[in-house]
Amino acid sequence: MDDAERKTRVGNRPDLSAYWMPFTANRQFKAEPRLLVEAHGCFYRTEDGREVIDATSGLWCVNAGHARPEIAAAVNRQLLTLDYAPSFQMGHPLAFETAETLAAMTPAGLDRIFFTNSGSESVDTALKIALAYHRARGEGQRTRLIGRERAYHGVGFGGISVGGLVNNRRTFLNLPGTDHLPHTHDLSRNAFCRGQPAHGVELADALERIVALHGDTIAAVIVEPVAGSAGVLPPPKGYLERLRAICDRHGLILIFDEVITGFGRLGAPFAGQYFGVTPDMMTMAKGLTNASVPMGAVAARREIHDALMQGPAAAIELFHGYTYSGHPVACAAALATLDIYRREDLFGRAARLAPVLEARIHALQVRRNVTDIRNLGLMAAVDLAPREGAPGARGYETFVRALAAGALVRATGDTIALSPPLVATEAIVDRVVEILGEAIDSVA
Ligand code: PXG
Repeated sequence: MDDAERKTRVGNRPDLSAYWMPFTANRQFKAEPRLLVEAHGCFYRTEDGREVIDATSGLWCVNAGHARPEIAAAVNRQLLTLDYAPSFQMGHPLAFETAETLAAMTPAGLDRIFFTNSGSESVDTALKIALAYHRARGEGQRTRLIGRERAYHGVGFGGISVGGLVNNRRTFLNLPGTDHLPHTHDLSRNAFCRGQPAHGVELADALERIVALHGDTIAAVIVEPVAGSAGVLPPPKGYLERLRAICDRHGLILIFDEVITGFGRLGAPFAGQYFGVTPDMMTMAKGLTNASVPMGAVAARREIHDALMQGPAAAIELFHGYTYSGHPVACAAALATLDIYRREDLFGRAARLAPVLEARIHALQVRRNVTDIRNLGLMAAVDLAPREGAPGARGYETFVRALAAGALVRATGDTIALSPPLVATEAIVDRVVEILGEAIDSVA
C-alpha cells in the first residue's frame, strides 16, 4: 500500500456503527478509533501509516509472528483442494494428521484430541467430557466443576461459571454446582517477585476443603497454569504439584487451560511440561494456528477417551461437536504453524528470550505508580495503582500513550500485560519496555 492509497483508506474509513465490538468500550473507541491495517513479523501498521511493535502477539496468539508465508500458502492450497468436509460421520485426512501431530507435542498420555474453534469452546468441551467420563464409569453424581478466583476461561456459560472475573459473571446466569479456589496473588508476600512466587503453595489446600464440603460430587478442577487475563499470575512454587496430588487422591479430573500458556509461551510446548505436572485434560486455541484461522482443541488422557468408547459400535459415544470441528483450512494452518515452531525451535527461542524480558520488565519497578511486576516465560505484567475514583483510567491512558509511541501493549484495568511473539528479539523487548516505561511516567 503506498502513501496515496493509505490516505484514501483513512479518508474512506467505513462507518463504525454496525460493528458491536467485543470486550471494548464501544463508544469511547468509536469516538477515537484505533485501526490496524497491516501486520508483518512483530509489527503492525496503523491506518495512518505508523509502525507499531506487537508486544502482545495479537491477543496472546500470534506466537510465530504475523504474515507467515508458509501458513498463507498452506491455507490457500487447502481452500482450493478441500475447502470443507462435514465433521459429523465423515472425515478428511488432514484432521487425523493434525490430531496425530498435536498428540506428539502434548504431555505423555494426553493423546486423544477433540477439535473446536476457540478457547471458550475448548473449555466447555473439556468440562462436558469430564462429566461424560464420570457418568460412563458409573459416577454420574460427579457433576460439580471447580474453578478459581480471577480465572479467565472464555465466555461460554461453562467458562464464565468456573471463571473468576466478576464482570464476566455477574450479568449472566451461571451454572449451578460450581465452586472456586482462592486466587494465588499475594502482594504482601510476593510483590515484585521474578518468576514463580516463593509463597502460597498452601493455597492449593483449599481444594481439600472444597472436597470435604462437596464429597464425591466433584467432577473436575480447571485452572490456568499461569493466570493470563487476570494479569499474569504465575503459580506459587509447588502449587500445581499439590493440586495434582489432591485431584489424584479424590478422583478429580484436573484440567489445565493452556489457551495462553500453550505453544511455547513459557519456553516449552505446554505449561504441563514446563512445570512437570501433567493434567488429565488440557484446552488449547490461539497459538495452535498462529491465530491465522480460528481453531481450538482439547487433549484428553487416553483412558478418558477409552472410558467413553463403550456400548454398540454404531452408537455415537459423545453427543458433542461443531460444524467446524477439524475444519480443513484450520488444520492446514495448524500443521503449517506446528511445523514452523519445530523447524525454527521457537519454544527454545522463547526460553532464551524470557530472562531478557524478566530483567527489563523488573527495571520498571522505579517508575511512577507501579505497585507490582510479575513475569514467567514470555508473559509479563505491570500493575499500576488505580487513580482515586477512576479505576482503570491509568491503565487505559498508559496503553493509549504506548500505542502512540509505537508499542501495542494490553491493558486490563490498571494492569499492563506484555506477551511478545516468540520470534521477538532482545532489541524489540528493549524498545517495548522503554516505550512502556515512558508511557507509565507520562500518566499522572
Ligand atoms: N481460556 C483462557 C486461559 C484464555 O486466556 C480463553 C480461554 C477463551 O478463548 P477464546 O478463543 O474463546 O477467546 C482465553 C482467551 C487478554 C485476553 O488480553 C485473553 C483472552 C482473550 C482475549 C483477551 O487478557 N483469552
